Amino acid sequence: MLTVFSTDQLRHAGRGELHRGQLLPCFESPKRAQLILDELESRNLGEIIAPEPRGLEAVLRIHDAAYVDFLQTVFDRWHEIHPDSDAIPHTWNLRGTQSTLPQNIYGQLGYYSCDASTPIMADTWPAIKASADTALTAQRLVLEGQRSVFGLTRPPGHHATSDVFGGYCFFNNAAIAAQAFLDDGAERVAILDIDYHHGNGTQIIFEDRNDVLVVSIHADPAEAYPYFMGYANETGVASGKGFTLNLPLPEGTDWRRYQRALETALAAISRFAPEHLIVSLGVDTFAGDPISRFQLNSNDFSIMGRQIAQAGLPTLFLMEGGYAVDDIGCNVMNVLTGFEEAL
Ligand code: OKP
Ligand code: ZN
Repeated sequence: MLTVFSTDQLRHAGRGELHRGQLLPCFESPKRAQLILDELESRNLGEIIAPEPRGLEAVLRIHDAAYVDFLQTVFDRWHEIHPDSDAIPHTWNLRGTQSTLPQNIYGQLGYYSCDASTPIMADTWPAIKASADTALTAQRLVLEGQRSVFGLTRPPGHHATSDVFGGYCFFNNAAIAAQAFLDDGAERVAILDIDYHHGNGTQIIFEDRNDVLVVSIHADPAEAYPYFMGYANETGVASGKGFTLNLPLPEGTDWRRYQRALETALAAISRFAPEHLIVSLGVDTFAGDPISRFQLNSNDFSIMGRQIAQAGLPTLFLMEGGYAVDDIGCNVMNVLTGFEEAL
């Protein structure tokens, strides 16, 4: 399997994130991507290629122009007033009220974000741009006939909406790739999100559409981030009714239970009959993950990969979460080789 990755994606390296009342070292670190790459190389998954640099057209199919411009310029504005820190939002709008974009940088940081876990620094922009380019190059390779491609997207994307960053995400790489498939002529694309956390950004982007089926298996949001979305009764909006499927699972979920949800997810994807499948691949369902509470082991990820291959679809894997750095390479490699072995 080909992998797409750019070293520019390593340049986003936050000083810290607000976690349970403390400023801790960022869980979402460049080391994650480096360790995945090391494992793919040592176990010979296949060639690792750099993304083709692209303009912003495909990003702008999903994200608002003003939001993209904000991400591109906010750190320079921050740096003039705070030369020694990352930009982190700390104030948000009141529930349900229409908000005007404020002039003030703290107001704008709150306007365009949903949490204080997602710092912005000098090289955030080149990293998120390269991550989106990675998704788009991998998408094109699948379009051109590769059975599967791994876009090692980092920073991740599934919590980002058209104009909100958060949950370590800025550009929704999976949504950008899904829209690119449609713009390249596909009629239906399915996104299977197997990260521990519900992909609220992806759901919001596509919930009123019937050309992208979004299926997500994740920790029950009653107990886990992102808390406010990902419940089973969210099934889509207007003409998107029936094209969102949430399969929340309780803390402590092991492979036996997870596998049944995955079967349900794959059955729904089969019924939808998409031309392409995008997998939002998070391995934070691993038992050793420091911020998550499922119980999958490394071998389970191989079975997971094999099961996903049974869908029989051209498949684009895009990286989302996974924070147990000692095992992240092995767990990702197991999904991808499990998939390939099933072919
Ligand atoms: C991103 B992805 C606060 C704890 C929660 C956000 C978790 C984001 C997960 N520091 N922080 O879905 O793996
Ligand atoms: Zn996650």
